[in-house]
Amino acid sequence: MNQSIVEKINQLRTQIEEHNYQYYVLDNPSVPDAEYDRLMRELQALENSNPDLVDANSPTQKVSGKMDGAFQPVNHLTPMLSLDNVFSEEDLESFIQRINRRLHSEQEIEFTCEPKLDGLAVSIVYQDGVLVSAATRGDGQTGEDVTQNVRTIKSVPLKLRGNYPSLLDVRGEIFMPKDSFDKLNETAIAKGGKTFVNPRNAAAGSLRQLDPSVTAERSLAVYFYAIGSAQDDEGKSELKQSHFDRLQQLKDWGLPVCPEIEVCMGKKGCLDFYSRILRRRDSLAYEIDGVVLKVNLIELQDELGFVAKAPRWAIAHKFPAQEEMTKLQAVDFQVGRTGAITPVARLDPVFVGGVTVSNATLHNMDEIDRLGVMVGDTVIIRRAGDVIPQIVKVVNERRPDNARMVTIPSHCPVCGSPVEKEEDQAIYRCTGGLFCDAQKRESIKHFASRKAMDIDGLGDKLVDLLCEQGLLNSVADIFILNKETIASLERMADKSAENLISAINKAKTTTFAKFIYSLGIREVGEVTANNLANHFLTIEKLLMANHDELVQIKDIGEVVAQHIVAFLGNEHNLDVIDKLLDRGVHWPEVKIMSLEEQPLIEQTWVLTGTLNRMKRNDAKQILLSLGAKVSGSVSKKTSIVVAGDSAGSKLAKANELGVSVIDEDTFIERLSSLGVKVTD
Ligand code: 9MJ
Repeated sequence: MNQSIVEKINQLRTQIEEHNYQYYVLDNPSVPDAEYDRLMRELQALENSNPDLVDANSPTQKVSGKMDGAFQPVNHLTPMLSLDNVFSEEDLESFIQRINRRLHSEQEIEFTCEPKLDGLAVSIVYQDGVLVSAATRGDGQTGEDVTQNVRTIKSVPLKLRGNYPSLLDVRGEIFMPKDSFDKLNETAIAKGGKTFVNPRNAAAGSLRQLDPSVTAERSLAVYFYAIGSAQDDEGKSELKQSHFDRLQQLKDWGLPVCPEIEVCMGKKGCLDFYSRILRRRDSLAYEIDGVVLKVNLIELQDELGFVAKAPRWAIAHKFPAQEEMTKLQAVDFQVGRTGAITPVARLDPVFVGGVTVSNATLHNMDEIDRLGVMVGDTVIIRRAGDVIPQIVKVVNERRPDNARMVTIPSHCPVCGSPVEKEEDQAIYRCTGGLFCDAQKRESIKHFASRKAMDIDGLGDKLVDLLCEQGLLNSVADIFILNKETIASLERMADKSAENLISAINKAKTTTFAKFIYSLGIREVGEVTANNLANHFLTIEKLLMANHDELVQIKDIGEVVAQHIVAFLGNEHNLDVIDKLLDRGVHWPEVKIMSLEEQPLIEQTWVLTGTLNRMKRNDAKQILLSLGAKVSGSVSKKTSIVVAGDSAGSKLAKANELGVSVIDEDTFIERLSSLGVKVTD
């Protein structure tokens, strides 16, 4: 045997195990992924060419062997505990009082507070530091042998490090991080496969795969939170006397522990922890459904003991559920700005994710097919974080005999125009255009919105009200509203009416790009609107645009060009544009020049700080029209930096690089010398 190859293999294994420890336990990656991958490849290659040196616990051997049939039962060395739950502050208080009574003590108790991971409990046994078995909880006495699958989980070490006990049964939670869950479902949808309802089910499904290589691809993770039993023949690793210190011991042995765990004092400490973690629930990388509070001192835990299968010294303080069952009463169809018809589920109101929910989106007809949902069905709805409530599953066993299929209406529910299906897409559209009240309303809301004309105070509800009263028939009507009419509306005080009128007047001054975006042409978002504005420079030129010219413009393809031509070919739209201009909508005039005439061609300008005499975007449009490029960062290639008030790092960088800097007044003088007048 070549001794140097043995040494090299051992060295690589040790290095990789150390990197795993740094990454999964200390959460502090020590090398870039590429370097880690290189080490793994090198080890794999050496093992491939020296098969007799392969070791079952080498980092290359995470996926090994196949299950032959069912998962075998395993008796746990000591029972796996379950936890009692509390849902309120009062119940938490009773729990703590019970502990005080049992301990005959009034003293405040110290708790280890842990996020309650929403996954699957496992028990993993290490003998002489080597992973020998992994089992699910089962009924607490007997679980299922999932060793081959658990071995594939990257954060589960095959070997322990440091002074571990000779026999260790360690308990933890296997879970699927939220981003892995989203990716898994996205892939399933793309392939037309079945999706998982939540990360917990996805983790369970992944752990119960007969082929461990499938589990290996599912990105499961683990955090450990308890020692089931530990035997230490050599007396090297006496267990610590508090739960929190024992968790630190687990980390020392190479086992990952949730980094959010804290020691807190008494009821107040526990409640503060609960609130802190609840606030951060959505931003954590994994799903949790509450916090687990454990009496910290082991001596007190022993004194308290157990009732049935649950310890008296621990409790789960649960968060409001994010999933509930309810009944689908009806499916309504909503019409959006561009006519797209979206099915909306009307539900029996249900308290979920901390709010009462009575509507959920169904996205489109394909989603209805995928779920196989019918009116009258009992459904599982889910509301996680700020996400719109979703129907994730139909409870098929509860389908009533009179359940009804969901069908798309043949005519628009708002205006009665025919509904058409878009080729190759799941989207149905109302063909009524701005004749359709729904499309009209939505287009007015879009026009007034922040990124469009930015009319402060003209929100969705007010637009609905004004439309209902017949005061707005097109976006152009916004500019003939007067204070008296607005003030006569319900819940509109004189002052609010006055503010709205002044916001409308202010919004009359805009930029060409924003004006184009505001029109709500299909598929013309902010970027395309900007490209159009820079290309055409004037509304007159834009109105004359034809398909061939449009497709020459950056990022404008066949479909977008068709939408633009169709929009500008519509008499009603042209009439609205005319009225908008007649009623005072305008933007700074830009002098038109041919390419040869553009005086700033080849120059790159940077605008920074606050400009007082003009809007930053107007300045940008003017520079673009003069042929300059406008960049967001300063480099050696920058020609000129315009520094407004409170300019910061970009100004400093310009000075450092010796790039010329001018202030706003000088900038406006320069523009004027180039024939562009800026009026304050
Ligand atoms: C979870 N699910 O995160 C326990 N758990 O302790 C934590 N579960 C537990 N602890 C004893 N953090 C039994 C279960």
